[in-house]
Amino acid sequence: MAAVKIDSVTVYRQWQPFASGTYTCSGGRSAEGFDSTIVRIAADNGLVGWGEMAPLGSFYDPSFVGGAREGIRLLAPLLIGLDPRAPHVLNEVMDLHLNGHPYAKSALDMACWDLAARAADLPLAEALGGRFSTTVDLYRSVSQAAPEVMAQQAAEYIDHGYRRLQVKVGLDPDDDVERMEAVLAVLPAGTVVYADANAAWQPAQARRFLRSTAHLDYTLEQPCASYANNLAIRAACDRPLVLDESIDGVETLVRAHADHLVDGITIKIARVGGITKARLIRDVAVQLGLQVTVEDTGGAEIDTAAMAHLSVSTPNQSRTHTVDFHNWVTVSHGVADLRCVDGTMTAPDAPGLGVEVDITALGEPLLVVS
Ligand code: 0XW
Ligand code: MG
Repeated sequence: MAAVKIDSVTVYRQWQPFASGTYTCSGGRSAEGFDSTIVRIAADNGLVGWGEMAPLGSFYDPSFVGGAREGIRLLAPLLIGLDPRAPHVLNEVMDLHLNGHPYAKSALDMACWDLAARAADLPLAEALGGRFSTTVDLYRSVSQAAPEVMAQQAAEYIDHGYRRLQVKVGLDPDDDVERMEAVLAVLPAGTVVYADANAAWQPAQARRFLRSTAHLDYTLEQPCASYANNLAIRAACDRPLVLDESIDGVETLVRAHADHLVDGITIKIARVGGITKARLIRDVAVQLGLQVTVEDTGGAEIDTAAMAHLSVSTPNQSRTHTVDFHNWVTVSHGVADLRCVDGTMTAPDAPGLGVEVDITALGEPLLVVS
């Protein structure tokens, strides 16, 4: 097989303001948009691959823009000369030279998968093992606010075609019950609802919320921060429970399954370090019989395409939903067939991620390594 070598890594920044204004989750944590880092990897066969990583501020999980960009600055020179079609080899190198900081590796890994799939002339979903459907269901997060404001926001999302909503809770549990009741009151029958506390409750607060919402139909997402506290409330939770922030690798997944803690998991591509590791965790979760959401912390077309390909290559009965981040933000950086119709999104059919990146949207590079 003819050798292919990475000959340059170029890093860009794009500020992506939110179309719906300030995004607020528990504890008054908020963001106005995604500060996205985009990488372009070019190889000596003339092919190019793109990757993207955008944290939700610096408060959502242990990732932040400065860490991502410094990590890429450290790692990019180590990738020059390696074969972009060998993601496992590349990940070994990245893990050897940078201990931890998976979010800093995510865009580099994603760009290599884009390039490798293009080299094979396959859309990423096919390169990942095959597509179970052409579209994936979408959900929309209802940002934290007064109950009536959240109900209005939820009604607007339903008008836009979303059929699955994630209600942000995690403040005072009694107020959160009012939030849930207000939102659920305006939803058409059949709307799927998640209550996401974003790791903010203590166990007693989670139990109080569960007691007072026994009459409501929803899935509970990441009630408490620590593994132990989530485990402590499991017996009080007679509805599906999914973990998001806690799921940082295969080890936690296997442990949570063995402890009967989770009915499903949410995999954030950046949190786990990119597509290579997201796919591994996804495949193990499917084998364990869990519900799987593959999504990310933020981004636009490049990141959304990665979420779409990972989602449609997840078996239908195991897959929940993902997010259309390119519709969350007011800017774009490329053209991709990520059509959203009736609360579903298409995964591109073109080779690689299937995104035709518009380099003029990205401005001057932050860094070029060659
Ligand atoms: C709703 N999200 C996918 C967007 C932000 O990155 C946080 C995340 C969540 O599950 O809270
Ligand atoms: Mg979540």
